[in-house]
Amino acid sequence: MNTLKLRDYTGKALSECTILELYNAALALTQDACRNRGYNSGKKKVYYISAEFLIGKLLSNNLINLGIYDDVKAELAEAGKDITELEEFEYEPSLGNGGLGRLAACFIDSLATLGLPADGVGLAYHCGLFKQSFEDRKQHMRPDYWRKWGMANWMKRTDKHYKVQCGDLELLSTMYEIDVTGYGSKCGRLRLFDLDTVNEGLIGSGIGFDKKEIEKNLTLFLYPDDSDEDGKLLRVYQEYFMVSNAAQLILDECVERGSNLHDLADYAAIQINDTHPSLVIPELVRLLTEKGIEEKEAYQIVTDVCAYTNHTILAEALETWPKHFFKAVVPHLMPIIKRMNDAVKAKYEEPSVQIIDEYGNVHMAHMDIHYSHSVNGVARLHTDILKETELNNFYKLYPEKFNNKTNGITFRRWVIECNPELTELITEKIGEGWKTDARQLEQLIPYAEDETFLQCILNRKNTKKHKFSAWIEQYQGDKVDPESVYDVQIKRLHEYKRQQLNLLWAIDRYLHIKDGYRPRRPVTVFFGAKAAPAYVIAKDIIHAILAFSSIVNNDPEVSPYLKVVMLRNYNVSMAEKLIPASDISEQISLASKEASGTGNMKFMLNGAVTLGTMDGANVEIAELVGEDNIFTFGQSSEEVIEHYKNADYVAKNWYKKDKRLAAAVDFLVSEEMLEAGDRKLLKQLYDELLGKDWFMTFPDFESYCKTKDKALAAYEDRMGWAKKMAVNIAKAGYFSSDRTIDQYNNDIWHLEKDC
Ligand code: F58
Repeated sequence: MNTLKLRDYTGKALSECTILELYNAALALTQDACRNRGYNSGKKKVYYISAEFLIGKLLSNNLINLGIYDDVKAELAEAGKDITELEEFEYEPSLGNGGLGRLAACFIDSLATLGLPADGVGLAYHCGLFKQSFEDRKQHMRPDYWRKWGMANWMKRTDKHYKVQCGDLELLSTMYEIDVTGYGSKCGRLRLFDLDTVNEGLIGSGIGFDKKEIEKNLTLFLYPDDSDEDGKLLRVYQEYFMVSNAAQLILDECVERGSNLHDLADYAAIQINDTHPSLVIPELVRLLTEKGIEEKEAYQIVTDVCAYTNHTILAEALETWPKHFFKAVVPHLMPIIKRMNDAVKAKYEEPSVQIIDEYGNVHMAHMDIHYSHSVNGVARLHTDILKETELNNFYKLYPEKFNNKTNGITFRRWVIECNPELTELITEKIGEGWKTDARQLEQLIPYAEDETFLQCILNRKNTKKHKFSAWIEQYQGDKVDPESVYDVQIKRLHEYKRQQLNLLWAIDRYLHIKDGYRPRRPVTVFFGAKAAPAYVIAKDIIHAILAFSSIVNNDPEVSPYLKVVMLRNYNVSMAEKLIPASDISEQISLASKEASGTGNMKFMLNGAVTLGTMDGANVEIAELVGEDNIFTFGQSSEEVIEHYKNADYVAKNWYKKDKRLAAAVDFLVSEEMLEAGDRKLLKQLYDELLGKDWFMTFPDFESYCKTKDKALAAYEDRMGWAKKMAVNIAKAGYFSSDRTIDQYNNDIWHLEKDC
């Protein structure tokens, strides 16, 4: 029973409160409700260390998880206030770049929900991922200072402080906590570390700042632009600061729970989320030996405690740091890393598995693999590629360490919260059980033959499309026809994700329409993406999309049939609005390159149909829904891997033999485009595609166009399409992060549930 009332937190009638007062009252109420529930506890606890937790807005999610959303909504309504006003007022903490950070956020939700004692451990950045705007059709970046309008109140300052020594620099941390509510369960915590000396005054209007003054800027920005030497160094400071705090916290807590440190693995499981927290390994060795444990034994303890998750096979994304960086930031760890490397060398001569290579670079993933007991990929195909190709030399040494944990998403945020219309429809048919046991969604399968149900699905999708259309017009002035097909690609901008392929399709369609082709139904192509500040080609792709969209959207001959919308400042909150309104989910990465993808899962859960390559988790989606309910195209991962191995791909050859492709590519530097955009940037992109096209868009162009046409034609059979939607929703249960976390627990952590 919820006895907490908003009114008790305001000191005056709700009708007289400002929005900020109401927001703060709701926030305080949430925190009390959480305290009343209590926190999951037990002998052994998992510490999920991550440089990113892309948590998104917190209020509604917390109210839903605590089961008091309707009460608060009703109380507000009685006072003439609308809860959506509070939801819109809330400022999103964007403490992550993309999938990796969002996964960590889904995981802490599931950990709490499943009753597992767990902390997320990371950094309390003052600014999240930059705020994106478009000026002159180019990406502009401003700092995203998120701790405003009551948002900072989510973070409770604690009296925990740790000393962190970086060379001559002694830093003193402060730990903050954010409650993580589970759905109908006890709570968990996100523990974020900060430095009191950080100076927000250093934040100007741009995202540049003096990276040398570590005490003043250590936690100012999430992953600052590291294209220069100082930026890279700052990143190492951040990583070490994060893990030194984590290691000290873990040891303190485990001793408090009764550990004698020799038995640390009975008290703690540490999940290393990509290589950013990898220094926790030598840091723990250092702390354990300081407390009297022999270094050899410390290696074993750490190996038993730590587990590593890999999120990419892209070589450039696998962190390696030159030795001199570590000598500057963590000189006291260098001898330990060196001895750990010597221990590896003594056993294995193979150069590719050493922690420190012949040039003195430290390979973080290598350290993780040697000194963790588990190494996992994030989708079946990805794990297979790690085993067979990228990390094959390690797999041969430690086959028992390798395992797969296909990613998942929390259904609380990604359907219950963001799509109450669909949630209601599902619940009407199959009851409430699916909300905690997602596999029950399969009970919807018989309804895929039920025309009344299918019509309901279409109607609810339509409602969402209308809502999004109204919202986007108000947000950025784009007029979108809700009757058009919503074809959506929202994710970080990266060449391997191939937004450029989608753009080439749109150009191709534009050229056809100019030639007199009149499609039966309009298509709106939505892009939402931020490009890393130093990633030139990614920014060029954004520029090309913006220039092209201005041509298409302003051409009265074309715009009734085709629109291109580049969403400004794409973030979690926007995804929550757009995914429920989407028809086609674009998952078109070059096969073998997308480790998993998690957007693909959110779309299917909301009844969008995937148009994708056989990459990442798309492979598992295809297997679950069957070939009638997904549109796949393109080279297979085996073919792609073979091409890379043989270095035999020549973009120009494809350009020469495919006229349709050539016309689309040439259009990038056509008169129209050069008038709408910047010659240098467009030419740069054109040259990159023709001269290199490293992620092989050209060979997949034809099959992409054909398959997309097939999908658009299938869309016209409304009942047939609704059936595909129903099957996708019904089969989405496997992709609940509750399932993923259960598997991590059963195979890696072995915690007891507190429920
Ligand atoms: C993503 N990685 C993978 N990295 O690309 C995606 O396939 C997978 O689904 C997801 O992890 C979760 O496993 C990812 O998002 C980053 O954002 C990097 C963080 C550090 C800076 C460079 C990007």
